[in-house]
Amino acid sequence: MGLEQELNELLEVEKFEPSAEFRAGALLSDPSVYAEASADPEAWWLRQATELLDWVQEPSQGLDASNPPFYKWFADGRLNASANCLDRHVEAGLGDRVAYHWRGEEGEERDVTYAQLLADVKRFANALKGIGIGKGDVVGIYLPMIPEVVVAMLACARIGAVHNVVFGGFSAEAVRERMEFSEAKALITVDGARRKGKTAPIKAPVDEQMGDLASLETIVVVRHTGIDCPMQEGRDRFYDELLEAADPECPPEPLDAEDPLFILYTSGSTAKPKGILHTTGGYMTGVTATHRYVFDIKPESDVYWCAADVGWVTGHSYIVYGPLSNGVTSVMWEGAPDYPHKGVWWENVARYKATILYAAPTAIRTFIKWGAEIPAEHDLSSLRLLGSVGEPINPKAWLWYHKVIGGERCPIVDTWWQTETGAIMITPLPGITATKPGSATTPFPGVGAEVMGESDGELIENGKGLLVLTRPWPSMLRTLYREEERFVETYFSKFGRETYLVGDAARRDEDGYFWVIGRSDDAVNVSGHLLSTAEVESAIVHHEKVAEAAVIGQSDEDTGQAICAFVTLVADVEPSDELVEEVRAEVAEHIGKLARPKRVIWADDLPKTRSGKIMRRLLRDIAEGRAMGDVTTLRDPAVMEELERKVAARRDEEG
Ligand code: 6R9
Repeated sequence: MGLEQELNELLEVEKFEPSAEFRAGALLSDPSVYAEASADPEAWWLRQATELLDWVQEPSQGLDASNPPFYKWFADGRLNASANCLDRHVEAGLGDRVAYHWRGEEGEERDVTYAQLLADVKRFANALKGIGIGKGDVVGIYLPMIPEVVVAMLACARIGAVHNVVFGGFSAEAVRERMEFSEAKALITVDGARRKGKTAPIKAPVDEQMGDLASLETIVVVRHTGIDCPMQEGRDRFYDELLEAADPECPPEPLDAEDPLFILYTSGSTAKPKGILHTTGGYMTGVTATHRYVFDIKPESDVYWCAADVGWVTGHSYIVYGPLSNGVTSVMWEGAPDYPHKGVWWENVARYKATILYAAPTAIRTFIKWGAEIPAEHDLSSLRLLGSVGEPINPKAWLWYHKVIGGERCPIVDTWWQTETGAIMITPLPGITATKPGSATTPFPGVGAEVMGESDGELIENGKGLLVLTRPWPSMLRTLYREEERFVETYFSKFGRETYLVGDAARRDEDGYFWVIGRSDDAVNVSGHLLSTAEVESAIVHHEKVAEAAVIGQSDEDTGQAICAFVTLVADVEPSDELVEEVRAEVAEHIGKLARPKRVIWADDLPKTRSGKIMRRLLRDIAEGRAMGDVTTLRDPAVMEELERKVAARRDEEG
């Protein structure tokens, strides 16, 4: 029987129960944990906080809900995140355990132990103090997937500085914007970055953007590729020189549970990204508990690999804070999935005998396209658990992952969560939950999720609506950095101050399982990366020949959604292929290559309401080849007919 046929047969299976063997060895196998948590969520979280973390002063209380939606957790507790990630393991005699098996693009390897990581973090924390960084100061981090990124983050955490990591795939201009919004005092970056055998300068473009930023006092440069980079006297320092000169002793600063740990910018429905703020005690509790129980972590024997980038929240929570807090050994891979060859992920699994792999559906779909023969050339028998995150996973991809990568023996945890939630919210527990391909199943113990009617806010037991979280949870965002009103407006205005509006549409089935459908706001999810349509539009209109642009997300086989831009040119400019490339380059410059539109459609005019608002909803309809919704509010219905013809013509061209 061929693979295709086998997968089709598996499509008939409604539920996948955990095997008796997995259940027998699992940390959690008794479903009573759900009842226990929902009977008293606050007490349950408090127990997680005190059982799983080391506190300088244990919290006496769980939740402070006196001023919704400004919730506090464990407010009288004091702790330090870096001490929980490093010192406690080293003190327990586990200093020689590998924290990261790092592997670079060209096959170089570096095993970094917990003791080594701690030594570097202490020194770098002192170096940060030496350049004037103190508690509450914001430090930008713009680094590739190298161990130094972890050192930089934890050194901030050690002294109470607030890190603001920007994904390496974003442009220098996007970095500048995020440094400006957060008034960062220092930026830690790199000489250059490697991607598929090429080296791109990073420090030079950063300099061009950062020149006149008043708040930025220091730029620290990690020498990674060895390429020449400009250094500005008095402002720029090399990382290795700072480390070398620093005092090796640096006790962790005891912080209040509600002291900020980091800011991470994410796309919203306006062009300005949202600075999600996380605090120390609640975030550490959320990521430690979810990482431990969702991935069934056995720190003595597991080798865990989260194949995300540390620049996204998945990297923060499940490459850095969760795994280190649990004291497990991780794999850290610098490169792309197809360099030096398309089997490199599977080579990594076999090389390090990875037991757990956490990846995004977009990667899985790419591997499906490349063919099952490629993973088949490698020994994947060490794997015992698989995870998925970032976007809905279609059942076919789930089953392929289950069969080809997991050898039908590994439970799959499809984990739904967001930058805002800090930690996994809806997910199977691998020793308890029967999974259904394509469903993230049910809320993690202690989490309250519901689906609500869009217009009336009625609870929907079995059907489609808006996903909401109905109870505060420890790792929730506390605010949008310096935008308190926007925080309340975005998340706590539609259904009141005690109901968190997620921004996703979801369905609940007859078993109460959740099926997340996708965004219900103006965000687009490309390969698991959230982008704002408004942000892409504003990048496109930077082009001098562009008059106006409307951007939408279009379903895409490879990337989940792809960006499609409808663009109006200024008078007397003729569309051309060169202009398409210029528009794409404009987006790469302002945001990053990942945001470049896959399709640019030239429009003589855009569909607008009589009050002048662009009706993206109609553009989405024609882009998906659906019947157009209500057009009665359109100023000029002929505009849509014209665009519909163009979209259809493009579809024919692409076959
Ligand atoms: C962790 C992360 C959040 C958005 C979220 C949703 C989508 C994430 C998902 C999923 C379906 C899953 N999403 N996980 N959709 N199933 N398992 O990705 O954070 O970058 O903030 O994106 O991603 O739409 O709202 P973030």
